[in-house]
Amino acid sequence: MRCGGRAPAPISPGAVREMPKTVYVLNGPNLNLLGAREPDLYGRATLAEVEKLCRAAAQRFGLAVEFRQSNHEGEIVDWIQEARAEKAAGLIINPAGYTTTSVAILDALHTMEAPVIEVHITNIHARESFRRHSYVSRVARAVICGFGIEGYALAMTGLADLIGAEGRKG
Ligand code: CA2
Repeated sequence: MRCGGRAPAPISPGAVREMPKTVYVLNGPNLNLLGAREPDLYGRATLAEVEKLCRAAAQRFGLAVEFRQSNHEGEIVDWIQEARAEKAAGLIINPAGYTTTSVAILDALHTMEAPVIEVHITNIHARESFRRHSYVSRVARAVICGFGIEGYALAMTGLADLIGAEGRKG
């Protein structure tokens, strides 16, 4: 028997709010310098502006964003493991200088079930030949390069489509 008070109101299906899906956006070494150095190559936008761009793109699809940058390989590996443990809906990564060297990042990405999108601000195929080989591309569902920082927004839109997030593409 219930003691006093009223019975709790039944929860209507429409009243149950789902937690937003989260996309991790990870940035590798030296990308903290965006906007401050080499503007001819990487543009004048700062990493904070890239973050804003990602959040605006994600918002159109009701997605939450974890946006990070690190100059340390192990920290990036930890964040990939975190994304997996937290059941992230997807992961966008600009591995920067680790693109061509990091088996550790490749191995971590291998454990992800959610789609991984690789982004580069510049067209890595039009630059020095050593930039063309990417370990990350082996596990990436898609690779975007050469669109400047807009590539991050394109990656978010493509990812939203892949994971079936509802929203506006335009
Ligand atoms: O084009 C990209 O996004 C790169 O991932 C950028 C990396 C480079 O090693 C890759 O080959 C292509 C370099 C990131 C360095 O970022 C800086 C930003 C401003 C000033 C200096 C470096």
